Amino acid sequence: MTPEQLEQNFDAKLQRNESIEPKDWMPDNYRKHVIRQVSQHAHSEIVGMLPEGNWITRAPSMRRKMVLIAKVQDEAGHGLYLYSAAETMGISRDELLDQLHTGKAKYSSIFNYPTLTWADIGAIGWLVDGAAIMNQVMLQRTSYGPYARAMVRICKEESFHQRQGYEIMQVLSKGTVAQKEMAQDALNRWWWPSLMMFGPPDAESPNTANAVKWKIKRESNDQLRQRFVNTTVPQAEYLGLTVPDKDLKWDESKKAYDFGTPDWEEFNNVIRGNGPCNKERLGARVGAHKKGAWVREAAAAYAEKKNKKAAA
Ligand code: BYC
Repeated sequence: MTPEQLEQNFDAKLQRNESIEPKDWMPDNYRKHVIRQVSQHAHSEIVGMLPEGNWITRAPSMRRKMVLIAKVQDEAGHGLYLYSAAETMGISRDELLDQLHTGKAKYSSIFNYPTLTWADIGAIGWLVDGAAIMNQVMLQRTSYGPYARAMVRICKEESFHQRQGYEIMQVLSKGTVAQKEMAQDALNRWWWPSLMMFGPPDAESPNTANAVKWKIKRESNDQLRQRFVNTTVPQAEYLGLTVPDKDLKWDESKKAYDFGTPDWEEFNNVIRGNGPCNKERLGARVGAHKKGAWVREAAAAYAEKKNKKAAA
C-alpha cells in the first residue's frame, strides 16, 4: 500500500469509530501524541499516590486507614495498566520512567499541592477523583484500543474513590464546628487547582485540535471543566459548604453555571516545575526508584534463571 492509502485507511477507521490497535499503521504524530498523553496519565497516577500516602499513618480510624491504603494501591494499579498501554506503542518502561525522573515528561499539576489536614483526603477523593472521572469517562472511547480498555477498569475504581472522598466530606461537614471549618478550608484550597486539572482554556490548548481530530479526546478542556462545575456545585451545597468563587452564578438560559477564571499564571508556574511541592514529589519518585533497584535486579535474575532452566 502507498503511504497515502495507509493514511486513508487510518482515517476511515477513525470515521467508523473503530479502535486503532498496536499493530495497525498509524501516523508518527498520532503515535507521539498517544505516548505523550498516556505516559503523562500513568505518571500522574503514580505521583498521585504521594499526597494521599502522606496520610496513611495518620488516618483517623482503622477503617479509614484500610480504605485509604486500598485507594492508594488502586492508583498504583492504574499507573501500571497505563505504562503497559504506552509500551504497546513501542516505547520502553525504562524510557518512560527516565522521562519522568528527568522532568522531561509532565504529570498532573494537581499533585504539586500539599495535603495539610485529613479533610484534604476527602477533598482529593471528591474533587480530584471527581475531575479525573469527568475526563476519563470519555477516554473509555478514545481511539487507541489499549488506552480505551485500560480506562474501563480505571473509571470503575475512580467512582469508588470519588464516593469515599465525598463521604469523608459529609462526615466532616456534619461534625463539630472545627471539623466543618476543616472541610471548608480543604474545599477553598483544592477547588481552583481541580479546575486547572482539565488543562488550559481551549483557545490556548496546543494539543486539542489534533486530539479531537484523531478522536483521542472526545471533548475539549473547557467542555469538561464546565460539566465538572455543573455537577460539583450542587454537591457542595448539599454539604453546606461554599465554593470559593465570587463569580459563580447559575445561568438559567444556558442551564449551566457561570464561573470565575482560574489563575492560569499559577497553573503555568506549577507545570514548569515551580509549584509548592514539585521538587518534593519528583525527589520522592527518584528516591523510590533508586531504592527499588535491588528488587528489579532480583526479579531479572530470577527470570533469567527460570528461562535457562526451561531451555535446558
Ligand atoms: N497538569 O494542549 P493541552 C488521577 C499540559 S490522575 C499538567 O490542553 P492535552 C488520580 C499538557 O500536557 C488523572 N500538565 O494538552 C491519581 C500540554 O503540555 P505538553 C490524570 C498539563 O494533552 C491519583 C500543555 O499543558 N488524568 O486520576 O490536550 C489520585 C497544554 O495542554 C495539565 C489524565 O492524565 C495539567 N493539569 O490536554 C487521585 C487524563 N493540563 O504535553 C486521582 C489524560 C495540561 O504539550 N490526559 N497540561 O508539553 C488528558 O486528558 C489531557 O492530557 C489533559 C491535557 C486534559 C490533561
